[in-house]
Amino acid sequence: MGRLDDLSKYVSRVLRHRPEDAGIRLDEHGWANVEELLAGMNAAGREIDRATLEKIVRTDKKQRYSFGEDGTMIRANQGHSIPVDVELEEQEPPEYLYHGTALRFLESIRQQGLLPMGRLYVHLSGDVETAHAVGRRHGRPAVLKVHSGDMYRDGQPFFRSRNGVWLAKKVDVGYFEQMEELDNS
Ligand code: HQG
Repeated sequence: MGRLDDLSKYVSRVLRHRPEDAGIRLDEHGWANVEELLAGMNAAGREIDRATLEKIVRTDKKQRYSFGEDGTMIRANQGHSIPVDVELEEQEPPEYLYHGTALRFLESIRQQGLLPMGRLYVHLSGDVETAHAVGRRHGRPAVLKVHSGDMYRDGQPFFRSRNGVWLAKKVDVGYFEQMEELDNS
């Protein structure tokens, strides 16, 4: 992994899960002060300057981070485990969304439904390929087709992060089915 990827992973961990690693705090909307983040990372041995951070934000393939309007603050767009309100936009979902997971989680998911586990929301994708890639992060992947339209009509709110990830508080049993296994797994 390249140096930028490495630093990006660290930024992601600090802004979503462990701000204390860089000795900083997030405000209630998940914002970190950029100067404090840079100073904290350098103090933690992760050498980084403003230009490098800007490059990470600009080039990140999943567009995980946003700067505030005046550039003094930064936050992750989604994926948090710590309770911050990143002012997600509530949106009517398409009829179906997809969730990538690992085969070994399916039994538990069939019993409990999809739960946010370590994060604030269940993450859903608009297409099967993305969901498949998300599932692969955990082992042999499985993709669930989620009946988001039915959920929405039944009163479940859906949110969309600035970087296009669909989020829901949970997906109850009865609103998803497993898709055929893809062969390129
Ligand atoms: C599973 C990445 C057992 C769930 C991705 C998932 C995504 C259950 C795992 C974002 C369960 C949690 C989030 C239940 C759910 N029993 N297991 N009842 N309910 N699970 O990493 O969705 O690269 O917290 O299926 O692209 O994999 O980090 O969530 O397998 O958008 O930006 O519990 O993270 O983005 O795993 O990934 P995670 P996720 P980044």
